[in-house]
This record gives sequence, structure tokens and C-alpha cells, in this order.
Amino acid sequence: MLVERTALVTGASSGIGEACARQLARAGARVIVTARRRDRLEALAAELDGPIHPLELDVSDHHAVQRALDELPTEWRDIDLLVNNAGLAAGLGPLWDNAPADWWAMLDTNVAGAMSVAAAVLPGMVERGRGDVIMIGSIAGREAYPGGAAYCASKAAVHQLTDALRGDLHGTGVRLCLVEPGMVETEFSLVRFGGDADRAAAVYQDTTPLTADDVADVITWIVDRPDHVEVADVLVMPTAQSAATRVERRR
Ligand code: NDP
Ligand code: 8X3
Repeated sequence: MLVERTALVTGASSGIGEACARQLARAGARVIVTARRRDRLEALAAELDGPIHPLELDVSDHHAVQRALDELPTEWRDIDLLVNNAGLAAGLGPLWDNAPADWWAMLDTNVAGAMSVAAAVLPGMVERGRGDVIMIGSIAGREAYPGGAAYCASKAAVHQLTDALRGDLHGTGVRLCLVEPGMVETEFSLVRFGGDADRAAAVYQDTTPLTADDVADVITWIVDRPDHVEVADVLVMPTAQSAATRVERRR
């Protein structure tokens, strides 16, 4: 049980982040839910039974992240569980066909955003000598695929960022875990393909992807281990997937 834990989940308006917020709240945690779409956060807070604090936040705005966390109401400030999840892919194609604005969106959100949130939350955890940080990487951070240059680079950076942070956190009592999912059916592909619902649906067609809840189950289990146990690194894929671009289809 996670009673008396204060969690911050980024990217909680959809997909993996939303599923984590639901499961952490169900396990008894108080949860700060953040994303850019305030209406979704408010709907989630209204629906969940328990203390939920919606916070509109663009993680790619470094100063806004620091300010928003500094200005949290006192009773929400001692965050001891962070799911550093907000992220996106924009486009799938050769680097030179991908708009530079899309590269920057991926790097600013997936890498710099994760750094800003970690940098704002970690000093409090280190001072209190406890806490859990879950970094959401991807199978794409281990294994690059054609068309994914900026996205794969961003998730490889999350992998290295996590490894470096592990050294920074040595001896502090703060636990850190890199969770690298394979294919998960969320709004991820809809965002990647600029709202093209048919193209997004085709990604998950004739196979059985993970659900956001499958990933949230793993995360909820990781943070509920006894204090002396640190799960450092998890690759979680659908059974039908054996590599980033190798997915079994039923046809
Ligand atoms: P979704 O698109 O369903 O959710 C993405 C979340 O990130 C949304 O809540 C979105 O909220 C938020 N977000 C995006 N940009 C920003 C920003 N600048 N500031 C704050 N929040 C932001 O996708 P997933 O749930 O699948 O993705 C969650 C994470 O999991 C991402 O890091 C993704 O890279 C990773 N991942 C996904 C996999 C998959 O197959 N789905 C596999 C491996 C990793 P809003 O738009 O309201 O700001
Ligand atoms: C999302 C999964 O394989 O599309 O990180 O990169 S993949």
C-alpha cells in the first residue's frame, strides 16, 4: 500500500501517466497529476476518490516547472514518488523529412522536460533521504529503428540520464528505476501521426499490444517493494513483440 505517499505523475492526462495516477490513487497515494490539458486533469481528479491535485504544466518550459513545483500548496510539496512520464513522438520518417520543430518538441519534452522535473523534485527527496523516481524510457532507447531518429535519440538520452542520475543518487536512499516499454496502445500513435486515427489504429491492428494499465501495474509494483529493494531497470513488452520492429500479427 502507498498510503502517506505523495506522488507526482507527469503526462497524466492520457495513456500510461493516467493509468499510473489511477493505480497509485487506488493504492492510497496522494497524487499530483500534471499535463498541458487541464480539462482532462480536472475530469480525472473529479472522478478519482481521494486527494488528487491537478496541475497544468508544460514540462518543456524549465522555468515553469520549477515555479509550479515551488508554488505547490504546502501539503503537496513533499513529493516522494515521481513518475517522469510526459513524452511524445512526432512523425515517423527519415530525419530530413521530419520538421525540425518536431525534433525539438521531442528533445525538449522527452529529455529536457524529464531533466527539469527530476531537478525540481530530487533535492527534496535527497534531503528527506527517501523517495522513488520512475523514468519512462522506451524500447526505442535501446534499439534504434528507421524513421525514429529524434525519438530514438531522445529515449537513448533518457537511458543515459537515468544511469548518470543513479550515480548522483548513490547513498541518498532515493530509489530510481528506468522503465522501458515496448508497444503500448495509448494516444501515442495518434500524436505521432498528427491525429490520423486510421494510421494510428494500424499500429495495433491484428496484434495484442500492452495496455497503459499493464505498464502502470509494473510501476505500482516497483514502488511498493520493501525499502531495501531497488528495481533498477525494466523492459516490458507485449508477448507478441520481440524487438522494436518485430511484432507478430494475426494474418
Ligand atoms: P499518450 O500520448 O497517451 O500520453 C502522453 C502524455 O504526455 C499526455 O498526458 C500528454 O499530455 C503528456 N505530454 C506530452 N507533451 C507534454 C508536455 N510538453 N508537457 C507536459 N505533458 C506533456 O502516450 P503514452 O502514454 O504512450 O506515453 C507516455 C510515455 O511513455 C511517453 O514518454 C512515451 O514516449 C512513453 N512510451 C510510450 C510507448 C507506447 O508504445 N505508447 C512505448 C514506450 C514508451 P498533454 O498533451 O495534455 O500535455
Ligand atoms: C514507443 C514505442 O516502438 O514506437 O516508445 O518506439 S516505439
